[in-house]
Amino acid sequence: SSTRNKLIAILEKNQHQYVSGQDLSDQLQISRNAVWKHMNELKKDGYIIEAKPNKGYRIISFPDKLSENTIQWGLQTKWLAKSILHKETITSTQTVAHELAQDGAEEGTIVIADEQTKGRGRMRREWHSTKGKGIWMSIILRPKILPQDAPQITLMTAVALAKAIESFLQPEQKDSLAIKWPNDLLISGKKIAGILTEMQAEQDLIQYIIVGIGMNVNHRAEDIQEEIKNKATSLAIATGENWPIKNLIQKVLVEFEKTYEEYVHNGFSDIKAEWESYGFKIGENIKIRTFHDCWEAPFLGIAEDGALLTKDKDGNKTKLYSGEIDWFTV
Ligand code: BTX
Repeated sequence: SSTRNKLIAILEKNQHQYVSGQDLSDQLQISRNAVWKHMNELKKDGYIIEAKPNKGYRIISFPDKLSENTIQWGLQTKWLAKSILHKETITSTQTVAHELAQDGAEEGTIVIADEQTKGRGRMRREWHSTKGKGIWMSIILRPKILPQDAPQITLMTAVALAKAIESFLQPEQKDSLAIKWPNDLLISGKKIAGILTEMQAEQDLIQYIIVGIGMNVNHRAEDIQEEIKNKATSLAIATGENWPIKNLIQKVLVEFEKTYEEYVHNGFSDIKAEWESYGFKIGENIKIRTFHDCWEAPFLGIAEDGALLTKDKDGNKTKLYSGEIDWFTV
């Protein structure tokens, strides 16, 4: 409820001191008895609240459970995720984010869920979103860029995700992390995250972009669906440890905000260099399959516009915008 959210916000602001029951009752315009009842509800939800006679209340810690409040508690962003819609269960955070964006939601609004029942990848592929095990989140953006540059947002997001994940890895684990063009994050060659960038635009004007981020975090082996076991993993499986999802979300948001600002202000070239530093198989041979052709060529890096740089069958440099790449069978 909104009273409850206000109460949490007041406690959060005053985390280093006590707030008296009378103060809370005045600020929230509810009775002291109602304040007391709200406190009991919060405790049931896993908030740890200290109550001292003659002093008042003080919040000690937030529950592990995700909510608008727990995500915002300690979040170090300037504008990203100042508005959060969190659901335990949702069809797809993308779908709901589109609705919010069409209703005018501001840049930086996020939609996040513990579980998706109709999570989706590119080209109507399915995205498995096991309850409480990963990050299933969409970010609403309104960048002033040209629609044809929107794929750069996907690459920019991949860099932000890589940096966020890397900050939790041990030094010897860092080399196992890679970005596979255009939108997958791999750890030890297996997929841990995917990015889905969708846009609403007319001619030269972007109305909004929704960046969907799916990241497998605390899945154990048995939580990974049988049909993707050979190519997918989670951060917990890869590192042998459970990850603090809420902290990881906050780190993802901070890195995303930084990288996005860098992109909007300075353009793509710095991002491109960072992307290439994580690029999977750069310099190696890959197998390229287009509509009516198939050949082997070196992966040279990415172009200024985000395309994959390689060589055509005659050995001339060329750009690829889509088409299937067989990364593993050369
Ligand atoms: P993609 O099309 O590159 O990848 C989809 C493919 O990845 C699937 O066909 C399947 O083989 C495999 N896959 C499915 N689920 C998983 C998983 N959990 N881990 C690893 N591999 C998997 C990538 O699409 C973009 C995914 C974006 C997902 C986010 S979650 C929040 C937002 N809401 C939503 O509905 N989608 C985005």
